[in-house]
Amino acid sequence: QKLAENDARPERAIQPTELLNDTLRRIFGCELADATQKQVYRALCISVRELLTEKNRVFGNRCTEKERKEVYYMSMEFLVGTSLRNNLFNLGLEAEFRKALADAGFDIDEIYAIDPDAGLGNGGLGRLASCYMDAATGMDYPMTGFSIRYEFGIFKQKIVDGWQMEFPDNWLEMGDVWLQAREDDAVEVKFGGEVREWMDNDRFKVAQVGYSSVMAVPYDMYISGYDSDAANRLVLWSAKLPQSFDMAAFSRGDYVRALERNAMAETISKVLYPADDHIQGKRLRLKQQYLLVSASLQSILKKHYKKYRTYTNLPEKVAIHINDTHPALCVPELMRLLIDEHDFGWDEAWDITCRTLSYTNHTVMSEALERWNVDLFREQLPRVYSICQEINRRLIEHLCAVYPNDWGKINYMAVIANNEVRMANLCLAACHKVNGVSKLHTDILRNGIFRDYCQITPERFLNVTNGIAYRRWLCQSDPLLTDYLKQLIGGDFLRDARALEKLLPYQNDEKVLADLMAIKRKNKERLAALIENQNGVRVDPDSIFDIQIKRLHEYKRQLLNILHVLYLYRQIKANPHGDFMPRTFIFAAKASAGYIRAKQIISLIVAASKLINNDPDVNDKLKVVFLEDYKVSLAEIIIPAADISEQISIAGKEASGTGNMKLMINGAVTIGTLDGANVEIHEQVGDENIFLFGMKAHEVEELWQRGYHPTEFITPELQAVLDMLTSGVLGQRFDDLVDSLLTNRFGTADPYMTLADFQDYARAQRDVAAVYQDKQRFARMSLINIAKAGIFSSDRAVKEYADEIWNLD
Ligand code: DL6
Repeated sequence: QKLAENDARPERAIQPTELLNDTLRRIFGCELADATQKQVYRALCISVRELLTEKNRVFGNRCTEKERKEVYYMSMEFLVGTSLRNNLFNLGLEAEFRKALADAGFDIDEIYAIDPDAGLGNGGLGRLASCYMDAATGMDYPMTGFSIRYEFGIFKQKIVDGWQMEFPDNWLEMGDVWLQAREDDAVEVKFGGEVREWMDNDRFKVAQVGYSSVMAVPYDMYISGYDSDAANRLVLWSAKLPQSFDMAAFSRGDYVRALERNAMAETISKVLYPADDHIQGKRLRLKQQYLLVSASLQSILKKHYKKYRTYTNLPEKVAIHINDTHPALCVPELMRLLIDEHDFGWDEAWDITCRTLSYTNHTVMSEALERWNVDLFREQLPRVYSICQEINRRLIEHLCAVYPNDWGKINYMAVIANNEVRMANLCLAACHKVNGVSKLHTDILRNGIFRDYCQITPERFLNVTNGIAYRRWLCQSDPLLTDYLKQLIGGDFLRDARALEKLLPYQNDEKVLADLMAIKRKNKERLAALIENQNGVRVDPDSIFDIQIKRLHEYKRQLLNILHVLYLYRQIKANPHGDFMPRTFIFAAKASAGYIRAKQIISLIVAASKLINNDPDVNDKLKVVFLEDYKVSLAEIIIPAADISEQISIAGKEASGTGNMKLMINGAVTIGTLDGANVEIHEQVGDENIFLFGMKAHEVEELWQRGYHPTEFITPELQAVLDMLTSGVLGQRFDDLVDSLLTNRFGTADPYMTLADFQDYARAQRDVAAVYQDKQRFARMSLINIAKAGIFSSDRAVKEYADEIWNLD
């Protein structure tokens, strides 16, 4: 691990040994010489946290002095991953602490291994939020993230008898070390009750009465930025009861009842909903969303008033970003606070609200566009509901003028309709900017699902293609490649990812291509060791490492991948001595707990891996691996080892993807459809350096219109693969999966057109094998992918948000 040499400019005047000894003495009453590894871990984290606390204080004061505009990023998810290594790297202290610890007999890599993943998110959306916090901090933007301090993050996944099981992720056991509670800044959040209206000296007054309160306590997690003077905060809210518990009931001996109310309140921040692209309208989730929104807005307004003594300049000094519809309650809650608590009239409050809020859409999947049942919504949030009604009334009035008598359109655009409150429409009605996350996705928003809104105010709609914190995903997770690049093209790319293009002149340099392959081989060896350790399967680092890592969802089509693996298996069985490029297919994915079809696909992958890995006929040619418990820290080991990046969603459904970018910057070549940001990856690398296949988004649409009949796409070879699923040869039968592809029993047969794209996918996979035979050619493709990946940096993306949406200076 030569991570140390990539450090940022080191913090001045830090003496690692003294700092650690000082913290150890204060917290544990010992020094390095007699501390345990866990004590050292905690002391190191606390030392780093304290450095960041001070940095944040100084940075905050500077921003206040200069009256800088601040951005608040509201997100139900932040997939932070581990923090220790990232913070040391960003602070430029990795080398010094590595050495100080080594001198004291500790291996910093073992200490990093103690640091738990803060898994406060499901997948792409949450990880993006964390990448943006890192990038904004590195660029000295004052940005605060707001989310929930889930006691249990995304579940731990284990495969038991071929089936995904979920286990609680008690990340706070060790991860609490990164959090700083601020009990004094707790705020009250009100649920239930009813709305009361009255006149007070000619003024119309309204309030929520008979409610029950929960206290939201903020916990700060400090966020560092690479080589930056800034440190920002991710504020995580935790719910608790206003009083600790019902002492009267306790005194009467009614212990259970005394603690019951506590437990009810604390349930709100207990666990992250493990759904991704499939949101169910559950009461507890609505409460989580309101807790986040209400507590955050109250604290933002309080801070703002303290600074400026007015709220009227809120849009000039504050930008509040709604990350997907989950925090969409920001719209009515900001209205409520301005009107009920700060005496604004409707029109002025609406003007401030609209100019302050902006919204990113992250999915076109209809099941992820949140809608709440009106009765549930009104019961939990009566005052917020009455504000939504008024927003809706005024909206409909306006729409009637714009689209007279077009009731279909007006109904589609309404905030409340068909007994539901629609969160996307709430954002569309209010936010001054709305963005998609890749060019294709934004086109689909503009011309598809948000077309009617876009027609009225096209200037509000824009694209910001996603980006990744490449210093984590390249510099920290692939130190070998990073060091090599530094020697070859200099270290400019550590500041500016576009400098990776300096690699391009080396695309025909045999030595450089050979070096890159040697680095890849080392990373593959590291992953092979992990696979052997975790799965007991030996894989060949000289085989093609073909990798699909992402949430398990039908539209992402892991099923297409595994059907093709079985197709290859049959080819090898039919011709065991044929010329076949050895391949290792690696999967890692969590399925949402209640998503049975997704779990069945995992079972199929696991069953296929058992059959194939234990078949001596194919052993040296084909391996399949399913790695359990996919998370940020596992991704950091898998990604540098990838040759091929599987991005094979049905065109038009993946909003962007960010795994595609992480794999690309580590030199993996994409096999993919023209979906999400794959389109822009293709623009960057050209036809020669990507393996494209499948229908384009408009062709998918046209086929739907014509009528899709999956059976028309089944060749005898594909039929034979499907027969494997129902014959029992895999140790169990997967009739449901085959049914879902062939019959309308589950709604539409093959709704993600797996069979329609199968033949072209198989063709693209043949191209992969053929190209890989020519090692130099493949290495050149890999080099070009690395060189052209700079545009997908989160620095670029955050700058676009700052310039075009948040108007930060
Ligand atoms: O924008 C981040 C990420 C995209 O890269 C993925 O394409 C998209 O699927 C994901 N969307 C969600 C929406 N989820 N919910 N709920 O995670 O966002």
